[in-house]
Amino acid sequence: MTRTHRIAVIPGDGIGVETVPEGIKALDAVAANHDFELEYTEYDFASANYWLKHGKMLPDNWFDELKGYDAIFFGAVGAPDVVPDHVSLWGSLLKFRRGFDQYANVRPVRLLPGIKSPLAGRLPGDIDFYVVRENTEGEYSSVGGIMFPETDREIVMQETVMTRTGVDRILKYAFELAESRERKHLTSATKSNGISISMPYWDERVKEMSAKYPDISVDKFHIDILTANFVLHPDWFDVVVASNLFGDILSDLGPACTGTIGVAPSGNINPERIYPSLFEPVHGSAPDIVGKGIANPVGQIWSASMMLNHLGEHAAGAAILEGIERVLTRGGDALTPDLGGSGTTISLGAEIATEIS
Ligand code: GGG
Repeated sequence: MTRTHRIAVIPGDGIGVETVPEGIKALDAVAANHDFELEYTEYDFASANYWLKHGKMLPDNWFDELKGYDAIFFGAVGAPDVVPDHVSLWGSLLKFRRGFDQYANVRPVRLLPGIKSPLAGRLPGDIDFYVVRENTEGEYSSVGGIMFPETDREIVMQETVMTRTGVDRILKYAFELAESRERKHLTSATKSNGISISMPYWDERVKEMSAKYPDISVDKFHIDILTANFVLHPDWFDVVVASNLFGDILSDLGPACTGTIGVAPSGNINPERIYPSLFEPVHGSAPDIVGKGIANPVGQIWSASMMLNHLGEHAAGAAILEGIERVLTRGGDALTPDLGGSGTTISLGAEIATEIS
């Protein structure tokens, strides 16, 4: 019997509206060759347009509406001319991550064939690691406040929140990912010399967790030198585990070292599978290129591949990634301008879909 996966599709804002259809094209192309069907339901919320109509980013029943899907396929959020960025992000994506306990934000960083890294002399095998970002607490806590606003006594405070449950579960996820990989190496991003309470706690939890995984080699770097080492020695890394803010920064920097952030995918994973996981490109809504038709669809399409892997459709997930790699290796004008070509979002998406059909 054919398997059916029910997918909630949320294009969101900006180039998300342009890249999501290319992800769907790839999904449809690959599903046709494998024994499953995808049933999509598209939503217009989590967007500036929805905000303009309703004065909020999501309907009140968003949780009940989305909780029954097998996965959520998301584009991007952010339209700073319409809604302040912190309002749009906290009103949509961060609600999904927290509400659906998608505590593991998994972001592969891989130099794909056919793409030139801005780091001199780097070849595809040299950059191949994962950033595992804590996705529900940490520096993105929203705990804090303003006292004496708009006076010269104004005081602004925002707390970092680390719970033992929250830290241990992301570390466990990262150690298990490292265990599944050949190199079995884990790097912890810290800043325990400067951030003197929460980060030493993070370090302690890493140390305690590492005792349970004796076959994993572990090191740690303060975030400042870690960013430098991403650029200088990307080959050092296998699985990098980081708090919410540090992971957010590292997972933009990593893909930038692989040529363009436009190719980077991510999964916001609820490992217990109680709730749907959400798959989205790492890039945001990119207001500077909206409507030009030049957004790179690869991050969205690779996110579709991650989604299929999560749904157990491993052969189809691999077929999408192999299709991406073949098209990038051929290179030429089909590629979008960030990759040196003169192609469009639609033409590159179509080329990949044809490749995997
Ligand atoms: N597709 C990812 C996206 O829309 N990102 C917008 C953004 O600002 N994200 C911040 C975050 O991932 O925490």
